[in-house]
Amino acid sequence: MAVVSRPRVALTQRYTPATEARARELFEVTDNPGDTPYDADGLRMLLATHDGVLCTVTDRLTREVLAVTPRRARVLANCGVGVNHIDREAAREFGLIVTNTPDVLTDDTADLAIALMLMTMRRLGEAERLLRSGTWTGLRPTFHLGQRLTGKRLGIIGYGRIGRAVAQRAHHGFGMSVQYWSPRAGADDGGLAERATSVEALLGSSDVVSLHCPATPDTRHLLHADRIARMVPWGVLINTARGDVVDEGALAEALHAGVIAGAGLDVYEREPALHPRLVTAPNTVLLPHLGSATTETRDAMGLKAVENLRAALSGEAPPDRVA
Ligand code: 8YV
Repeated sequence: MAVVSRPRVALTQRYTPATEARARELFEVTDNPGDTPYDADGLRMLLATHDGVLCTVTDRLTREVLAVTPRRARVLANCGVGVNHIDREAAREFGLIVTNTPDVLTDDTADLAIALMLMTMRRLGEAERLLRSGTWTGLRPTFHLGQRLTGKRLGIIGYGRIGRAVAQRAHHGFGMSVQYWSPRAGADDGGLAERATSVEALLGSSDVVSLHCPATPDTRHLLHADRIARMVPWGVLINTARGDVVDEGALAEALHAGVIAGAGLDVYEREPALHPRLVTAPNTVLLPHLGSATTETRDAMGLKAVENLRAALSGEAPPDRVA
């Protein structure tokens, strides 16, 4: 009996046990037991020797990397919804299928945006650090006052799946009024949010601004120094989208100068490096890119990516093709 060889698939990092187990059921798997991201040469080697690659945001799949010859890979299945780390134009040119994992991470990312809003408005990061430092001397009526979140005005930039999920939580959970800005009118949200006339108009009339747009050449440094200065002085900025959407240096200076009241960030321009002025900025809550980091969601993302690989490698249309 002829032995049918299974597709060879490389996993660029450790994925959840459920993800890796499902991948092993379907493919000959090369895993990455050290869990250290591959550099450009490592990624080229994977593309040269595997039919598919299960990758993620830390894998810089540039034109130069994708151009490797000879190239065996036919599909890049990204574990994550954002694909700004993959040169999709080059992938199309080289006949490489690219897929992502939409929907399954919407709730967790929206939850984290709300957590950052609460942490920043109520200054909870600072409060916890203070308590652990052993310097708390007990409640005082004027001690560590923050701002109320309930009832405030939220401005959402980028009104796709995650933006709408944040709007729902903010409105139904915290009685917030919501406006959004997006280049296109958002899909019908049942009248939840009104569309601002411009980014500037939104910035000048929101107590909290939350970013939910993809990183593209058009959104790079969308929030630059002049736009940050349009925010109200008590305003806070939340970013669970991508670091490049904000000019991080300008944001750090605005925080130090008191141009705005705080920032809650989950993503950075040069991850995992942090801008040194952000680390010392007042009322800044910094999280290490945790938007989708729950067991439930990382399992769902991994299984979705594996399903995309399976479909693409068996000649079917993968459900989540983005290039
Ligand atoms: C992480 C994200 O990339 O989906 C995205 O675009 O930024 C996050 O979900 C992903 O979790 C890394 O595996």
